[in-house]
Amino acid sequence: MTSDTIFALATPPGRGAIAIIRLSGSGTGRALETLGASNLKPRMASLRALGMDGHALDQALVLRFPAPNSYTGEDCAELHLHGGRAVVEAVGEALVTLGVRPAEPGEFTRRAFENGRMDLAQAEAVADLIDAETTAQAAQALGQLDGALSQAYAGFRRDLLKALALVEAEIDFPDEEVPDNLARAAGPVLDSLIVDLQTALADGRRGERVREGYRIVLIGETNAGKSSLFNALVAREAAIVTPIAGTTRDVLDADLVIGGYAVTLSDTAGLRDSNDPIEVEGVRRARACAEHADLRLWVRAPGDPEGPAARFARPEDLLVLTKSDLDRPAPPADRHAISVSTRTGEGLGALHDWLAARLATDLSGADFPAVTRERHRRRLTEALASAQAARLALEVSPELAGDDLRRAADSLARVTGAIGVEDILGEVFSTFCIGK
Ligand SMILES: Nc1nc2c(ncn2[C@@H]2O[C@H](COP(=O)(O)OP(=O)(O)O)[C@@H](O)[C@H]2O)c(=O)[nH]1
Ligand SMILES: [Mg+2]
Repeated sequence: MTSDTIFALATPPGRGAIAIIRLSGSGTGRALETLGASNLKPRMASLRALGMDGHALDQALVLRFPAPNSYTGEDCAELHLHGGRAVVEAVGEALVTLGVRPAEPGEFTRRAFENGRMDLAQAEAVADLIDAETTAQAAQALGQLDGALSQAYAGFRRDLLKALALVEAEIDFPDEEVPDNLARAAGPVLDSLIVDLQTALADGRRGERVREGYRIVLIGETNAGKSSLFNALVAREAAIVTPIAGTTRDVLDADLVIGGYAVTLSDTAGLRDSNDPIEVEGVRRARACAEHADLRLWVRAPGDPEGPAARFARPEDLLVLTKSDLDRPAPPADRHAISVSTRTGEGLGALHDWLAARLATDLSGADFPAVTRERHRRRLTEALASAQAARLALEVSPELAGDDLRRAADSLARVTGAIGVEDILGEVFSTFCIGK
């Protein structure tokens, strides 16, 4: 396969000690030679004086990765240049002159996928790893890059195709040596697969929450101390704090890291009835935001009268009692609560520790999650629906069951971008000694 040769700066733009330009494509070797980098041993670093038309460009460390053992599967190279803007620009211009074109975003990884170096889920993992800002995000992306997610899907798909092979045998050899109840044999296979798919989907959105951030929302009455707590947790004066009830109107989001996990914390308007249309809208937004929370902190100042927030709060919300420095009587201890003061800092450490423990409970698990994106969840849900339809059809029509099973296998294949069902079907079929 011939494709044009591409290059891109692989390190962040700007001034640095080293800048790496990466190349991929069949023209890589020729471009390197023209620039003065010849006699390179595969995958070994060599120092070369790069130049073009008699102009010196840089003294660079050059690495060549011949196809197919490279990131993209094509001839690749890395130029480790001195990281000055002028050097990088001049080398880039020289490459363009030699017919090497600047790469589109994601083009190297796209080529890696197209050349079978990785599947779609792994390509997504590359993007996630580059975007990872917390240790948990990095660990999850690394597991996915390693193929953990792809293997889970391949396992589901293998079971589906096993069931499909049994059903197809019933269709193709209706009255040969194949036992009559062959399609029935597919029942138990499908039953256990359905349980596996349900388990994968019932993961509490762990993978997506690690990747996108766990949503914690502060709710409570006006003046309970929500915005003060918000500022304390994000360690800056992000929200306006005043003694005037109804100060906060918009939902205010801040990203932070707790215990190695990405968290989006939201401060909201105090829940109360109001005639002010702006505040009414703020309260509506507060409620909507709280609906999508993974965890809600019900913020209460002891001694303040109970209002709408008490009715809105749920047993699973964490009760945070504020203004502990004021020594007000604590409410009846009918639920777990953490007392804090943003004046003295009392209790903030305990709250932080409680949150870190809660995140670890909710987001870490022995099993690697099968779902790290909405895209995966959608396909898995489709596959489950088709598998369930196939299970019902099994009792009446092997043909219908076959159609449903193909649909289910297709949905799963879309997650990893695997090739058509037919190829794998042949493989699976060959292990069944049908009609022989
Ligand atoms: N003494 C004391 N006052 C606080 C504390 N936290 C907040 N306040 C005061 O309570 C009032 C309302 O605080 P604010 O954070 O705006 O509450 P919100 O309406 O729930 O966002 C302000 O006057 C704050 O200074 C605290 O820990 N101790
Ligand atoms: Mg506020």
